Amino acid sequence: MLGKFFKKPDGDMGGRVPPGQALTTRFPVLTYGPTPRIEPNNVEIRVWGLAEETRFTWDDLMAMPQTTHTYDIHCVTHWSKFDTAWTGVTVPELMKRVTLKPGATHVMIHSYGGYTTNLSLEDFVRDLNLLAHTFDGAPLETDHGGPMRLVVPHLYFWKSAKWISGLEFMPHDEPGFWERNGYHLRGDPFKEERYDDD
Ligand SMILES: Nc1nc2c(c(=O)[nH]1)N[C@H]1C(S)=C(S)[C@@H](COP(=O)(O)O)O[C@H]1N2
Ligand SMILES: [Mo]
Repeated sequence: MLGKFFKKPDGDMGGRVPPGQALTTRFPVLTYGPTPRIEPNNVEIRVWGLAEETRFTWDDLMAMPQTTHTYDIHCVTHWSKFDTAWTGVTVPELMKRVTLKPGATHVMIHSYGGYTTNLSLEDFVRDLNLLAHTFDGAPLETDHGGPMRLVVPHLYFWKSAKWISGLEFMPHDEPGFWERNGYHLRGDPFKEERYDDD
């Protein structure tokens, strides 16, 4: 009841803005290295490591149930953006079609162009995580990871690999690209897990 009439006075918008973050209405592009340009029909997500090897083509992915989620995103470079709307295949939906082998605990996400980022299976297989091809109702722009990117909204945005190309299941955690270059292995924005000495 009170929430209807009072705004929290401390500037974190009722707990939605993680510590050290500022809100933006823009959508900055953050890409390390060149931007790969892949035609949708050439998008494939390859699965290997501690899982039965398989590939999902663009048509396979489009034939799966499609979900739209709206949520906030948080970049380690201190911007947060509210109410971003993404459409795609949820990770649990994709994982119904993946057979893990015993001992798989983590996944390395691979992207066209060579970018990688690591996640525990607990952080990866969540209903809110999407393999997204649409942003705000329009095809995802190439700069933002089109034709398809991962979106993992509960962790800093570097975990949301653009131009996703593969899932490598692993028996332990291992740092991906930014994690090898000083970023935190997990990256929870509400715990300010920015760098590996945090
Ligand atoms: N393949 C790939 N994915 C990536 C990156 C990248 O350089 N290459 N940058 C990451 C970082 S650091 C951030 S903050 C977000 C930025 O996404 P945006 O450019 O759509 O804002 O993408 C993440 N995913
Ligand atoms: Mo980032």
